[in-house]
Amino acid sequence: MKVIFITGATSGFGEAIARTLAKQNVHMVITGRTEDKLRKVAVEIEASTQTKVLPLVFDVRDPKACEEAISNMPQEFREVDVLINNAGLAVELNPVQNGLLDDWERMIDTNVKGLLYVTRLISPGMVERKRGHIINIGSTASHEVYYGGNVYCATKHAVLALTKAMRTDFLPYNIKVTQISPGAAETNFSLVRFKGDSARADKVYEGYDPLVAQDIADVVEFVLSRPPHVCLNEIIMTPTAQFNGVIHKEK
Ligand code: NDP
Ligand code: 8X3
Repeated sequence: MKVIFITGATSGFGEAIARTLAKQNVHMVITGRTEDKLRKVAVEIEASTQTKVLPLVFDVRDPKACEEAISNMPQEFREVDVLINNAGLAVELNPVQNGLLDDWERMIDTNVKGLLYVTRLISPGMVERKRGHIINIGSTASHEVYYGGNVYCATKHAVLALTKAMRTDFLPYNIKVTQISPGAAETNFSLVRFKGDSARADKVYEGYDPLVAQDIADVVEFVLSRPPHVCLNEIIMTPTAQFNGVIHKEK
C-alpha cells in the first residue's frame, strides 16, 4: 500500500492535499500541532474513502518530537513513498530594522529547520528502498523578495536551495524531488502572518482572484501522476493577476 506523509495538514494546502490524495485509497500520515483539527481531518477522510490515516501531533521545530513521532509510527505507515514538506508560515511584514527576533526564529525554525528534521528522518528509508518522491512547498518567495518579506523570502529561497540539493543527493537512489512554488493563495496563511488580525489578512486577497488550496492540491496530484521516468523539478504557479511579486488589483 502506498504511504503518503504530509506535514501541516490541519488547514490550507496540507489539508486540501490530504483530502485530494486520500481518494486514491492509500495509507496516509498527516501532521500538525492543532490536535482537534488534525483528528477531524483524519476522521472525515476515513469516513469518506478507503484511506487509512495516522494523525501525528508534533511541532516540526522540535527535533526530538519529530523523531519520537516518526520513529514510533506503526509498521504499516513506515515505508513512506511520498513526503510532502508543507508545514510553514510567515510572521509579520516588517522591514529588517524593525524585525522581531522571535518572528524570525519562528520562520527559520519552521520553514527551514523543520523541513530538514522531517526529511532527515524519512529519507533514509527511501534511499534504502531506492524509491520515493519528496515534494517541498516553496513559494514565489523562493525567487523574489518584497517589502517586509525579508526573512520569509530568505527561508523560501533556502527551501529552493534544499530542493536542488536533495535532487542532487538523491539522484543515485531513484528518488524524485519536486518543488511547488505558489503565489498568493487564500488560506490561514495571512491570518497567521498578521497574528490573528483578520481585517489585515482579508485585505491581502481583495481586488483579485487569489489561488485557493485546491489549486495546489490539484498540482500535487498531477505531479504524482507522472510516470516513473519523469520528475517535475519545480512548478511556479500564481493567480492570473500576479507576476514577479506584483498583484494587479481592481480598485
Ligand atoms: P496555513 O496556515 O493554512 O497552513 C499551515 C500549516 O502548517 C498548518 O497545518 C499548520 O498546522 C502547519 N504548521 C505551521 N507551523 C508548524 C509547526 N511548527 N509544526 C507543525 N506544523 C506547523 O497556510 P498554507 O496552507 O497557506 O501554507 C502551507 C505552506 O505553503 C507553507 O509552507 C507556506 O509558506 C506555503 N505557501 C503559502 C502561500 C499562500 O499564499 N498561502 C503561497 C506560497 C507558499 P498547525 O498550526 O496545526 O501546527
Ligand atoms: C506566500 C505568498 O506572496 O507572501 O509564500 O510570498 S507570498
